[in-house]
Amino acid sequence: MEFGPDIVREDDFLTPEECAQISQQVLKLEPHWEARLGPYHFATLGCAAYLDVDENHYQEKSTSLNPLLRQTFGHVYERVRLYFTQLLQETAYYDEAYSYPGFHLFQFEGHESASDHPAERSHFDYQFAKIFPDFASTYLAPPLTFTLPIQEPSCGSSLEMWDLRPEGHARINYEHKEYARTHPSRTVHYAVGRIFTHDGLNLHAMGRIAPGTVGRRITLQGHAYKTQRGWLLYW
Ligand SMILES: O=C(O)CCC(=O)C(=O)O
Repeated sequence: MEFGPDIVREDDFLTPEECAQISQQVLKLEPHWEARLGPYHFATLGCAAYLDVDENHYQEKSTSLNPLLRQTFGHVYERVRLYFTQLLQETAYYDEAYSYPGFHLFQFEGHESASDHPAERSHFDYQFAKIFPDFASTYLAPPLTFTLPIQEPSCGSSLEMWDLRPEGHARINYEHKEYARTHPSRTVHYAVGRIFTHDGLNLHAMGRIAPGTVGRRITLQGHAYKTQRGWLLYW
């Protein structure tokens, strides 16, 4: 399976019942959530390279959270592993030195305003470069990002994607938010229980939150990075 500009692969993955059960498990683990900077009561369950690596906490947090995540969501991780093994036609695996995929958590309370602009949170998934600092010499394939919606708020959930790649990013002096504000985007509509994978190298963002939205948005998030051994799954 090739990934590249603008390609989002999507497949059915979990049933609504399985998603409801995972939501319950995530809610039970609230004492382990970590509040993060950002609107909508943003929190994570798990250690995320893009949030934790600069603080030098990645290793320590992964080591402390992986056993809990594995114990609770081991069946989901195994399904994810088998899915990517089949999709990529090579073994996918976890490594305890890296964080297991984790959860993005948002809570909307009905006072979301028309001022929600995905452009303001647009980004590229460059974090693989921090997790694998020798990537330039060991690079085998583009990295991958996946999102598996587990629970949606009242407005549904989506991914916003712009036609801008890293080459263009340099050309616009890394002013990607201005680019996102002034250029059209496309919306990839999510569905609970479906898995969405792309290379993270198109400018993208969590999709728009409509005014008046209520409820939780819970997604399982992770990445795949190709190594000599296969595809390493991590977050
Ligand atoms: O939550 C989403 O829909 C997208 C998440 C995202 O942009 C990311 O993890 O890089």
